[in-house]
Amino acid sequence: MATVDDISRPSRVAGPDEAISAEELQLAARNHGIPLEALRYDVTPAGLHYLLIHYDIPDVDPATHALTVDGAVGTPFTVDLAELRRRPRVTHQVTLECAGNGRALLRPRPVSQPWLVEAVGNAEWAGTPLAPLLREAGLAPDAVDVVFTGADHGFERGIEQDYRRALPVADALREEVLLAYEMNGALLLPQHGAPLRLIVPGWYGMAHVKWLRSITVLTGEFDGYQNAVAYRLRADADDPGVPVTRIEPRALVRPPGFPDFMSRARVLRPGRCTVDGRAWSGHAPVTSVEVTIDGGVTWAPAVLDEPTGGEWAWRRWRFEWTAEPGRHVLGARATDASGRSQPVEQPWNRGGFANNMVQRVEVVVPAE
Ligand SMILES: Nc1nc2c(c(=O)[nH]1)N[C@H]1C(S)=C(S)[C@@H](COP(=O)(O)O)O[C@H]1N2
Ligand SMILES: [Mo]
Repeated sequence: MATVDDISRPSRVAGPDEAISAEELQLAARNHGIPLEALRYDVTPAGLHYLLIHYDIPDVDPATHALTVDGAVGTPFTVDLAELRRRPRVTHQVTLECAGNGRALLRPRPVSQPWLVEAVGNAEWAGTPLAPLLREAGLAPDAVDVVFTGADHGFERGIEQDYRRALPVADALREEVLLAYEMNGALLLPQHGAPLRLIVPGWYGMAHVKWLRSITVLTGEFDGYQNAVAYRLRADADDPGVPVTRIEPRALVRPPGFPDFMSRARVLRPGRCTVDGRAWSGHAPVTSVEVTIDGGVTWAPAVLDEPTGGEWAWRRWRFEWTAEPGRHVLGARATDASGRSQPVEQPWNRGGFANNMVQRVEVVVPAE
């Protein structure tokens, strides 16, 4: 007899020399990253924004879709999209990053969606603030967690589930948390959660529940899979770990010059050039970016451009460089106002989350 255990994989760390498998490649092909040259745009065009979809994109009809608010509230209710659109509308530019970004660079490699550094995007999300809706429902005084349920369904490590994630009440009530129905001035695309998703500025991607269909208030801590099992920073399989929450600081280099097709190493003409990229943190504003051209041995300050997208959006940085013939390994390191910065050595954990180790961009400058 076939069982789900035959097909639903346990969590696992790859062996020392184990290459990326066809299963990991299958995930990578579905869940694409931002092409790094697209770091040039202040606002990431929708088709270039990264994607992460645990199960299938669900079949949701916007004409009949409704959002239910229930659980520990005085007045449970259901609203349709037309009604949500009549409520106050706000737009926030938000840098979204998958908590698994950087996972495939870890040694040993936790086996899951094998991101390198490209699971990020910065989009303009429009919708209505969540907090007033929760207040109108009348939160119970002893409310603890708010659970957000998507319309997508699947198996994960043997457990059948709807995609469901909770936020502590205080975080759900932050004024910048949105029920978003538009991205970059257009209706949400199917892959980004159409017709409705949650946006939690500053938090890693897993909190931004797509295809949102219900919000349930609990008077105890939510013990569902995505909070209690997945998305925890654990030293090993037996460690209860701590929840993954806000985005750690990171700077990425927009790769200079032009690439070799297969290696994607960069070729750059010698001489003066401007190296630039983006930097962000979900904890506090980025206060400085430093650049290395020797793989993290020496550092020089970059210039941070004025913020263009508000407090939840990435910032552009730039660095004037005279490229000398030879091989170089470029990288950038962001520091935020909370004092958090990026390590050169990997911050390893069992799930491969929040790896904000400094990027390595191989550049060859040929002699003229
Ligand atoms: N319903 C639902 N919401 C979801 C997911 C999902 O699989 N199902 N993936 C989450 C994860 S892990 C990330 S990183 C972000 C990705 O959002 P994007 O695909 O719009 O970039 O969506 C989050 N919201
Ligand atoms: Mo993610």
